[in-house]
Amino acid sequence: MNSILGSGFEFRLLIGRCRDGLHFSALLLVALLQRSPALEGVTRMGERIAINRGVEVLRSGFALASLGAVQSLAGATTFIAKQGSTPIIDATPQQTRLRNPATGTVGVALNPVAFTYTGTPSAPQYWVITGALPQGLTISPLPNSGVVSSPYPVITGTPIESGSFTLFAQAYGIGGRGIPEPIVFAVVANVHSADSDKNFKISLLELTRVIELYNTRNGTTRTGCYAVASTSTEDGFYPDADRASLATVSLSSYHSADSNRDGKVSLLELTRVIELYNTRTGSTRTGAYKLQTGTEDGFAPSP
Ligand SMILES: [Ca+2]
Ligand SMILES: [Ca+2]
Repeated sequence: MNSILGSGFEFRLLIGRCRDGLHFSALLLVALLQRSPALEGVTRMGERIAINRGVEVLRSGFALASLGAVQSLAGATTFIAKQGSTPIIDATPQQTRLRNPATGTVGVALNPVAFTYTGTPSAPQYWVITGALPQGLTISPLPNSGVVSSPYPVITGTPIESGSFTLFAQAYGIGGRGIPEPIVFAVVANVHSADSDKNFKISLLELTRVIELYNTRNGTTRTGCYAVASTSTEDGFYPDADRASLATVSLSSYHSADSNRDGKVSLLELTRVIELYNTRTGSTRTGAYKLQTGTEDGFAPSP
């Protein structure tokens, strides 16, 4: 604690120089805010000092300054989290109006999650972050020893593991500190684009859909061109008969079969899906596959 806060000696000096409890309280608050993260430890120290010195004003100052006290008095302090433009958390100490998990998919860029407080006397100065984030996600600005120096942190990245993860974000500011607010990240495993029913098996029907994309023609020329569907389709794509084979394209997402991400399903790419379709357990074709890093498409047969 000393390395962060400075020595107790300095605080004693500070106390010694301050006869007026109110001034002392303000001075110490300034000192705390400059010194940062372990404000809880500081509060304890402040209380100890206050008790030792009989400066009761200081202790009550801390109690009133804490976000908890402000919350209970005003009821306006609200923890807000959004994923993209969609609110996922909207909670006051009195009422949780909304608390949904942030959602993501392995291998797919996360729709960014931003969080902050509203209704506080001033914006949070920094956040102490604990708990867990899925691998592949990061907080911006990057935490320094678990401390994020921004009122409005944002979480971005591409998760590379599935599961449920809970991060706790505790705000500190001029008004005091909040409670550690949980933000849950629910990351689902990625499935192959061909696997429409998401059962980690490529069925014959699902394979024929990839063959359909492979067979896309522009005039009489087979191109294998596909595009992202704006209406609901079984796999989120559709055969793009308008695009010529040589035309380059940038899609907002690519079919898993399209391992070179050129917006076209080639014969080689089709045969890879057929390989997954042909996965066998003993003599029985199952079409089972699994996630596998380092392969052409991020998947592998799972016999
Ligand atoms: Ca399937
Ligand atoms: Ca391709």
